[in-house]
Amino acid sequence: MPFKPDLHWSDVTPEALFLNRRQLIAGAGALLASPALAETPSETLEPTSLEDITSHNNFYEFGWDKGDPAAKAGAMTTKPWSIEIGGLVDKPGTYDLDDLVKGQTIEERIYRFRCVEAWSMVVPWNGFELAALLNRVGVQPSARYVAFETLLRPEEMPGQRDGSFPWPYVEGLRLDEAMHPLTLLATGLYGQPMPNQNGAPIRLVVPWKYGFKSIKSIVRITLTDQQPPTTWNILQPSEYGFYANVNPAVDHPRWSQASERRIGAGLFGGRVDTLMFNGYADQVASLYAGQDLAVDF
Ligand SMILES: Nc1nc2c(c(=O)[nH]1)N[C@H]1C(S)=C(S)[C@@H](COP(=O)(O)O)O[C@H]1N2
Ligand SMILES: [Mo]
Repeated sequence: MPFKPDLHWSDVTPEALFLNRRQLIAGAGALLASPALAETPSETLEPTSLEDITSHNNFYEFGWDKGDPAAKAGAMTTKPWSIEIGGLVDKPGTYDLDDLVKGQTIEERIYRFRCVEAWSMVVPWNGFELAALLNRVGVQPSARYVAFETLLRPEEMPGQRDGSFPWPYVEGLRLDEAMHPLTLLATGLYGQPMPNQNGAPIRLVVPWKYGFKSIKSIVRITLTDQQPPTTWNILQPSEYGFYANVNPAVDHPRWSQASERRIGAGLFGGRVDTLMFNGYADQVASLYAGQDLAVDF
């Protein structure tokens, strides 16, 4: 049976959003039954509005203000788009995005999304599992990590025109994290193509990790046997680790990570307690068995 990490957003009617999640499970039947649903019975995942999701962004290639990406990312050309896939894979090459996406079943999934800055949203993503792409190119047995790279194009990305950042933005996952069925390559949200400010045309979504792991506008994916460098870890290693798992018990050195402000959270309002692994502990905690999460932060 295909893995169903959360509600399909198209199945959630506005009225249903006001029911608690157990009622939703009971009403929707086996199709929607999943560990994620069973885990946090009193929380509804009311999607954040499209307006909020597309106007409050971090995409430093377009500036430091939350409004900069919406104002400036329109300049980014996303067609044609290709992804160079290489390293420890059987079929390295430059893959045209349309061809890569055509072979995939695009799913709709609602995920909690939490920035390390303690704001959060609930985003109805469209995409496919990163594992599907990795299986297609053939991961070699010696591969242990996946490295990702964002577009480097200073003529279209004003933030890349100064030397303040080690461009391009880079991120990485351990192979088991990358292969986990919750890990998406997202190509859109709310059923429409990915808005530029959210990382068009394709970005990573790793819902149990802080937002900075979810790298946008990906042009390169490399399988490696070494832990790859990641942008925020390069910039501030004492504040941003490689793992960056959402963890209310491990504070950022300069602020608490115990709660978050849900953007535009109308009825359910304001601050909510942050959940271990952003609410996905049942699915992902086993990946870190035996690791000290305060050390591997
Ligand atoms: N290339 C790139 N990817 C990026 C970022 C960035 O600045 N550049 N910001 C990250 C951070 S800090 C967060 S919180 C999320 C924000 O995603 P959103 O704007 O879609 O909410 O994108 C992540 N991916
Ligand atoms: Mo973030």
